[in-house]
Amino acid sequence: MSSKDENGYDIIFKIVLIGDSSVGKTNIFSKYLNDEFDPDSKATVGVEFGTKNFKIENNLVKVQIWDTAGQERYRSVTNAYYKGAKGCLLVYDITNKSSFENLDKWISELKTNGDDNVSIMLIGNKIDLVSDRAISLEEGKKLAEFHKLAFLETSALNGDNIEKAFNELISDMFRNHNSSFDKKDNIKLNKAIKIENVEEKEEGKEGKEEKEEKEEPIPKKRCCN
Ligand SMILES: Nc1nc2c(ncn2[C@@H]2O[C@H](COP(=O)(O)OP(=O)(O)OP(=O)(O)O)[C@@H](O)[C@H]2O)c(=O)[nH]1
Ligand SMILES: [Mg+2]
Repeated sequence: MSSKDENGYDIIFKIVLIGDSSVGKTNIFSKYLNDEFDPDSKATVGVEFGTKNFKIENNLVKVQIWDTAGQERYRSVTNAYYKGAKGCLLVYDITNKSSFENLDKWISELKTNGDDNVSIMLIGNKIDLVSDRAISLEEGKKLAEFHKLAFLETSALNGDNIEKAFNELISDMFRNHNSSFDKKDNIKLNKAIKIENVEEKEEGKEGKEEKEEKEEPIPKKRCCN
């Protein structure tokens, strides 16, 4: 296992959220990090990120989660956004067929710009909107199997499967990091890995993001219009 950095972390993981505009990326991000949901959230402009710390099998792990605009015109930092990411939540909206049809485009963008061996989880979001469903659970599963991706349906509104999605993705990233895992078989999330939350006591939400900006030269909160 790698030695600790100057802040005491054994591992730093970067996760990116991608998918069409309005599929719910920012709300998944804020539900997970701050337990907040905004029914009137505006389209993201540029990039923002937050962090969460974990103890995973005796390693102190910092997870950076990056959220960017689904709208092409606001995404001017594609390469920088994907750089160093070892995990990806690829999100569509189960009520929006075109967000599902555009997944191939997102997968090829990730393959072009991302590292090799990125753990990817496909997310069908907005399952609380039962009567508006346009993409069945089976269609989601089938696409995930075809591309060898892990898959879950979520609701950022009521929190269904949000924590589970991140936990499974982080477990898979941890397995890949340790290389004790067949890297071609991205779908296998079977071996249980214990992930414990670690509080960052001295920092508030804003403090965390300011500190991250100093550590990471490329992204700035809402940096790139
Ligand atoms: N009912 C429901 N609405 C959701 C859910 N997730 C997001 N929304 C709503 O969908 C809209 C778009 O959500 P965002 O999180 O801003 O979407 P986004 O993917 O970040 O969009 P961009 O920033 O433009 O790429 C907002 O009105 C949210 O409140 C969900 O799980 N259920
Ligand atoms: Mg957004």
